[in-house]
Amino acid sequence: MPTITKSNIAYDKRSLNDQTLLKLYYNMLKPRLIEEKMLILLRQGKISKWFSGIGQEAISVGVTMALEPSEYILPMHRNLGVFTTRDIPLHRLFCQWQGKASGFTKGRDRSFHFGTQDYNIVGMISHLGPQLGVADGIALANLLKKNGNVTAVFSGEGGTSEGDFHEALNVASVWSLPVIFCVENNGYGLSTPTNEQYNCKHIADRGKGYGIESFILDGNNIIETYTKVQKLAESIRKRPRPILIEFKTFRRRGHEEASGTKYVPQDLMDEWEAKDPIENYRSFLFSKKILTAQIDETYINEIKSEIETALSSAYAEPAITANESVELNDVYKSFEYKDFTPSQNTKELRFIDAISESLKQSMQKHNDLVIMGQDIAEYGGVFKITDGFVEAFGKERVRNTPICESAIVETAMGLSISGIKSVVEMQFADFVTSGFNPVVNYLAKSHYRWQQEADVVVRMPCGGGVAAGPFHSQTNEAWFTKTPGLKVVYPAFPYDAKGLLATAINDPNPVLFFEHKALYRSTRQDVPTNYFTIPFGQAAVLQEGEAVTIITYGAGVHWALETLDKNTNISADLIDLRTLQPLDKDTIVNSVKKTGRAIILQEDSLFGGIASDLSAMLMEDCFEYLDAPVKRVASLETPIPFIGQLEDQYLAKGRFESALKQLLTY
Ligand SMILES: Cc1ncc(C[n+]2csc(CCOP(=O)(O)OP(=O)(O)O)c2C)c(N)n1
Ligand SMILES: [Mg+2]
Repeated sequence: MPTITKSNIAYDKRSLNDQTLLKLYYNMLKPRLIEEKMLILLRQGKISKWFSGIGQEAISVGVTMALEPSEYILPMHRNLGVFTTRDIPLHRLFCQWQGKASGFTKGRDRSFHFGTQDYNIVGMISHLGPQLGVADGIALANLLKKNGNVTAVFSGEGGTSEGDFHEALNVASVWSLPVIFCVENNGYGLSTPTNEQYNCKHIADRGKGYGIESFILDGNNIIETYTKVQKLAESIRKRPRPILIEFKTFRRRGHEEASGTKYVPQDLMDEWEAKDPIENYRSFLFSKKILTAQIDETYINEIKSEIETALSSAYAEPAITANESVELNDVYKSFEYKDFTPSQNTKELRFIDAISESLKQSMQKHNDLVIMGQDIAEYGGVFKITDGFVEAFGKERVRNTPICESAIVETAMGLSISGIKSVVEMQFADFVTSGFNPVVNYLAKSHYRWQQEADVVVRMPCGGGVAAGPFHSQTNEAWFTKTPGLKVVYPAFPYDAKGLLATAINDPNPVLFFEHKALYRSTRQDVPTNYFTIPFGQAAVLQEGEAVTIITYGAGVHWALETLDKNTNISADLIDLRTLQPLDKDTIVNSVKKTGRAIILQEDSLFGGIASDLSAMLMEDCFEYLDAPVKRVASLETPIPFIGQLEDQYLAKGRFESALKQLLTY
């Protein structure tokens, strides 16, 4: 019998039939019973951490039941009901929480931090907010595919304070993306009460500021949640647009079990316990004679037995054994490089034209490839690389974005989840900082975590020598080469830029593609006119010699060439790395073994750059072959100054020649 004998929640069953009403009940009961079991296991020390959604089940279940199974849902840490309502076998869920092989992340990530294409669920990363922008990407894919699908994404009220929330809602609104933003306002974000989190009356009020319809629902009323979301979803399927829903609810347990609830006033706890979404609904169903004690017992027994069976099978599954090569192999999605050979026909192109041409040919080759960036459509981008693209490919595929680097990188991730490739143009590489989190945490780690590729290229106009000051001149490749999961490409010539960009777009992994601005209009080369590719991980040996190995990339290649042109007596191997990740270690090591001397030239400031790692690598692998210490030449340890004489002093270029000569006389 229900513990709450008279419902404290006003239910209106409308036209819902008994079967649906019971299904809503069953689907709420299941996560509740799983949680109750988990709390016991936690006390027994059998699981390590638990984020409870007790008291919030009506939201997860109502939203999930309102959507079609083919429609993506992006849940958070309190949405167990999303996973169970999508009928994920409990064995798999328990294995996930225990870090077993039958889970979803092979022991690589915990709790609800996983996605699964089998159930159209995309789980969170710890940073909360990025979920929202990823939902934009999935919704954009649905819009482009015209399949009428809706996407639902969750956030707590705490998560709405993150910039990602603002960016995601703004993009969704500007692009009319069919996404339902579900904010579960449960009173607290860890220990922080709502009045310290935001200063408007309702989170839903924010909808107006973004030009989005918004609604406030009683998140503990399953019928209201289900019927309203269902109605909204139907409407969005017909007329794509974003909608913001604030569900009023309460977090009845600690942020996670170990952190307690001391800071929560008891009267609030009591008030919300009386509004328990399951107990009240049970009482309502009893009062309408839809649920009987017998059916209730059958449900409870059925679920409990499913839990016990799945728990024992999960416990019986052997623990994962650590295997280094398995781990390393899963960081990147395997990619079978397909060689498209360059034609005999060539045309002299500037670096910038080569990139533009490559991008255009890739847009033709991949007819759903989307490019996104600020001012890239009619305006053609600040460097005019996408000039004429809107006319050729249309506004759907050539997308001007608001100024929101995070949301756009997240959108690109969402497109990839939906099988669509994209290229994101950073207006300047410096601005990637505003989208740094999704690059290094979402794109980079996705394949390793749950085998979901991030098929995204981020174009990075970078570099100094253009009198542009500290925020339009950086070459920030080292921020990314140190992050497993990303590929980093840095061409120095138009030919390479064209072929490597084509490969970057074909490669299903996230690629940071650096384009040196000073080379854009200063470097010319005969470039094959056709679509062709160049494999990653193959350095180019531009000159061969005996006395020294010069290793560099990007603008450094041209500085080294100038120096060698001036000093024809120096017999050097000149290696242009072309790609930094993957790195062509063999070419470097073999050359240094031959010459016995190595100098590494990098445009970035010295400490923590590529040169340092290459130097360490050479010390380890070539020590016996070296006739002199490996020399690093880099820019000054200052931000990049604006005015010419300061910038010249800053850049490594001015120090290279003397350092090279010194090394040769060591
Ligand atoms: C970027 C970031 N900052 C801080 C945290 C730590 N953290 C995890 S959950 C959480 C509270 C989230 O509150 P809310 O969004 O209201 O969700 P709730 O836990 O209440 O469901 C905090 C502070 C984090 N995971 N990521
Ligand atoms: Mg909260």
